Amino acid sequence: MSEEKKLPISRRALLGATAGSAALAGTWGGRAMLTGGAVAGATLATANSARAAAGAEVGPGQLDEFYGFWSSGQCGEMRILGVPSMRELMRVPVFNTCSATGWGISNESKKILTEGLLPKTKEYLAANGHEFPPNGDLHHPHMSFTEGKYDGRYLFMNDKANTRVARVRGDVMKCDKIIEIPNAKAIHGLRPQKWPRTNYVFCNGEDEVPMVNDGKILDEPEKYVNFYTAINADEMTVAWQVMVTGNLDNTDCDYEGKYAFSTSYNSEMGMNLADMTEADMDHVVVFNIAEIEAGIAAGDFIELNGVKVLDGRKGTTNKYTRYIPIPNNPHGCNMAPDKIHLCIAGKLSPTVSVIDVRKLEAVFNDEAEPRSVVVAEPELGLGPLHTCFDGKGGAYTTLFLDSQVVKWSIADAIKLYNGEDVDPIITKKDVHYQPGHNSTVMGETLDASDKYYLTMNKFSKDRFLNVGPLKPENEQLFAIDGDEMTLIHDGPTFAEPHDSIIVAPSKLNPKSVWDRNDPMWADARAQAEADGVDLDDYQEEVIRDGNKVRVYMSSNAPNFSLETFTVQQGDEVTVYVTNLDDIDDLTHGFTMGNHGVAMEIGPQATSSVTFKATQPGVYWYYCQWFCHALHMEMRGRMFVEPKAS
Ligand code: CUK
Ligand code: CUA
Ligand code: CA
Repeated sequence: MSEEKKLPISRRALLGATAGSAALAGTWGGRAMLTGGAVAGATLATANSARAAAGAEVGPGQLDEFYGFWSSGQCGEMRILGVPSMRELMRVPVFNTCSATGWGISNESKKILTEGLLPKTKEYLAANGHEFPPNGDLHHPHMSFTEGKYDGRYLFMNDKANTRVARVRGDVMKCDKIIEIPNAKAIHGLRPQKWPRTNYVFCNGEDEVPMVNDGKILDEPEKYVNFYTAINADEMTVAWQVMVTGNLDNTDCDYEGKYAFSTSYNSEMGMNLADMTEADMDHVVVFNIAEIEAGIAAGDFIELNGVKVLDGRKGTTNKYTRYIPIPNNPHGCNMAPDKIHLCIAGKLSPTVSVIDVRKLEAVFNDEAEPRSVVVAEPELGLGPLHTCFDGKGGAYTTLFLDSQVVKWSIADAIKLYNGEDVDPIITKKDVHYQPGHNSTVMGETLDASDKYYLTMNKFSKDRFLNVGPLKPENEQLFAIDGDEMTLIHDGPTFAEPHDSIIVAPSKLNPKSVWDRNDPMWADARAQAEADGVDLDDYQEEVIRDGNKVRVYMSSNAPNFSLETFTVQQGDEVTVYVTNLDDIDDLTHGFTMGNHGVAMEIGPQATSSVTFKATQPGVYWYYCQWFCHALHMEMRGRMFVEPKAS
């Protein structure tokens, strides 16, 4: 056991004591080490009073000022929170399966989860007993843009685990498309095009693989490549890819529709940690959108697994890419809302490299050296990971190793780079502990504001009641509209939000009741029409089609239209439930007992599920969404008759 562990004083008590002495000594300086204790000692009570003082209180029954869209990392879902209360409002299943909503169980969701998979993947999954990947790793949720501002149409997000990109509809907050990206491996960075609108969603593979990945090449790094991908956002198809040198981590794009950017921590093309951290400089790859589109039009591509792929590798003469040297294993890639400055967090370098995107044209014209676009490189602290912006020239960078956020001035950083004697650092705050992503209100858009700052911390350590070896993550919200950054929320989250965006409700207008004609259940509608069933009216139809049985029922609280239906042992049964209730918040569910079958049916929605009835007997189905005083009674029986022998 280590010395530290034998100490009778807990880390928490120690921090509390530091807070006391720090307060006594009056050391509240932004950069003083002692502020660590001061903030760590902040109790719920002080966070609450700070919240009141910052005018950020959200009383019972009151609505939040902002929506927050959260990734959930390896949970695979997207979450919706209220900001500043940080109340969790909804979970939107995407790359995961969901017992409540039937995501991954209903036919409608299974179609979305399977239709965009590549044939090889389907083969692999089938061999392992899956129809679609049972997991996902969702890092980056971002909203669609029109002219540099959120437009509420869609949210896009990546799955690093299975190389997928998904889209969630802003009108109903349900996922409607998932595609697997060919050629690339481990889609990580993702951003929608900002200008003129989100025609493309840019995303990059993190893991490089041999160009021909057929099991014959392992340790020949020169044969490894990586791919930058542009997705057609309206169609959710791959528009083009660019082959690059080095791996790709995070991505962003400018406010003019000219460039996209990706950081690379492995410009070395190393295959292990030592190799990947060998060089002092890695790079940011800059993609020239107009040149790439011209290259496609001119036929300057190869076709790889059905995708038009341009060659933008380092060392080739091409108009598509430029490589800007950046220290050292850089991570975050964040375009400032001043439309000019791109901030690259150095990670192993204590710096953030600031690129002036107006200077890129000269680099593409080979009139200037790549590094000439760097206009500042302030030393901010240890382990800079991500930067967000307040729309007033302030930047906030998370310092993973220092467990701090540093607020700094882009303008002063440029002055310092030009030899003036200024300190770009405005303040530093301790956060608990080891922050990754951060966000401000609409900070990645032209509506960026200095209202709230969120830091998403990777460790909570001793900050909450001990729940066992697996601890929650911790998130902290600061009010930043005053002179100080004031902590107003400190609370746990489950694995493992990476990124988030904070959005004004004026940008969105979700429906409370589905349109009866929603495309989500177009297949069910087509099948019902073929079966002569009117899905918009009361239904109690059982249609036999060989050994397939289609059961159509409607729901009206607290009744299913069918109290019972009969099938034969061995039948493949599809149950279609249409919720004819059209009242806000009147969702029904359908669970078939002992069959692993459950699904949500929202007001005016149709959902369907297919299963095999293999065991004779009586099986109760019930509504699993509490909908009425007689919700428990909202049930019925499936009767499975033994196969006639
Ligand atoms: S990455 Cu997680 S902290 Cu996937 Cu955006 Cu930087
Ligand atoms: Cu319908 Cu519960
Ligand atoms: Ca490196």
